[in-house]
Amino acid sequence: MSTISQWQLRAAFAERLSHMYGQEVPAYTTLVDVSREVNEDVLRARGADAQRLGSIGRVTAERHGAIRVGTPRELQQVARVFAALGMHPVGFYDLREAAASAVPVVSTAFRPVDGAELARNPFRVFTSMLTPADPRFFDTDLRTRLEAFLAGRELFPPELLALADRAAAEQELPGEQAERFLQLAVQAFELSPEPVDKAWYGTLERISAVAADIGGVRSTHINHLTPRVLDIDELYRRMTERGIEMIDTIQGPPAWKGPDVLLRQTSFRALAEPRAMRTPDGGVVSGSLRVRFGEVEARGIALTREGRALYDELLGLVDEQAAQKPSEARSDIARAVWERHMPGSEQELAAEGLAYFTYRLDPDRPRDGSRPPADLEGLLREGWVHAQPLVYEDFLPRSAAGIFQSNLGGEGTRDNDRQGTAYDAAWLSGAIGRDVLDPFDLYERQQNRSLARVARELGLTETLR
Ligand code: OOG
Ligand code: NI
Repeated sequence: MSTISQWQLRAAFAERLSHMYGQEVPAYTTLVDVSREVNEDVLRARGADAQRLGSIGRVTAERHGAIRVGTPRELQQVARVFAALGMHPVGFYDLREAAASAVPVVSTAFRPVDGAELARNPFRVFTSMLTPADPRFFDTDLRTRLEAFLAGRELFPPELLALADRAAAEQELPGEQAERFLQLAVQAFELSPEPVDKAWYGTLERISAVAADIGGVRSTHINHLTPRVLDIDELYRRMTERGIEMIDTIQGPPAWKGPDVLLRQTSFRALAEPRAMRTPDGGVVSGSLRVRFGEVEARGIALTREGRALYDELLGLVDEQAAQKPSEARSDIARAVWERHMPGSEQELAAEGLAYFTYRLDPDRPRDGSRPPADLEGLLREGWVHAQPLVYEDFLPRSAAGIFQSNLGGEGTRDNDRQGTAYDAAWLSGAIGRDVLDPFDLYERQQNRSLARVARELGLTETLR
């Protein structure tokens, strides 16, 4: 067998995980089928324009997964598995405040960072880590028991981690090792048949369903997998027609006539899955848990820090108006707010520095010997260069909290009178032992590299910005 490169490992892992999850959660397969149908229809209707934010090959294979771990040690280990696949931690998300229910986790997303790698396969995993040290959720006694429980489990076998380290160091694996690595990696995220300790799970569940899902069992599992769709409103309609109960909203930006930006997501509700339960007397009974679901997303243009600040401001405005007019649909309020405040075209987003683009020489640029203008606006206006939007590769904390929350059984408890433990990207970098990268820096670097290339190709001495 020949050697398998990191991106091939990543693509194979995503595909096998998808296959495994489809067997465990059949409604996910329906979601993937309907997404494919919608994508084919959009491609037919819009032609090449449908591929402005990624080739149809990329979009069809595109998935994100979500997993949840309990400790910095487990997070370090999973980071080694993802490093083997060319996936690096990007972004810091604090969901403890973002959700109304108790979601005691901080998160990052592991993903490829390089443009070419993203184009090959953009598989990403939203990865959350439990925060037992946060006194708003856990008292000292429960924290001690929880940490002891987590310290005593092993999520990733040493053989998997050794193969992962080799793949990361050599940027490939020989065929046989690649096969073994993929088997072990997929296995690590399967739902374990081991009986769940009913009393312990229940104790944690009263605090937070997420805490129980993470710390109530001796293994981890993929929590959901998310295909990408080119028209999420249409997908929502078709899933509902098929009788699959969706959560009641599409999170993120509203459906509107302007450009698609950032990320829109929706999901079907977690389904009850049969799970063996161990009772306090040592017997095993059959029970069920409702933790795993399917989600779907539509991706738009990446916004700059300024663009993102505008997005967050509009979110606040929509909240305010929705509170004042409870009888009006939130989606209608949001659309009206966006039409008033959000630039309605890619050109305006670019001109106002609100979104990221890459720039290329236009093949139809003037060839009459005239000199190109030395500024980007002029180059665009006079047809020398052409702007291509950068797709948003990350997540939104408020939407993530909404996705967590819409799938939790109980509200759980959070004592808001206590001071929460502070975490940030630097803390998380220390915990993982790798830099948590800033998503804005990554987009900006990609944009700047393209501008430098254009300037070089046109023989301009000024820096374009
Ligand atoms: C993660 C929820 C966040 C998303 O797409 O925003 C997420 C989880 O449920 O563990 O996946
Ligand atoms: Ni998700």
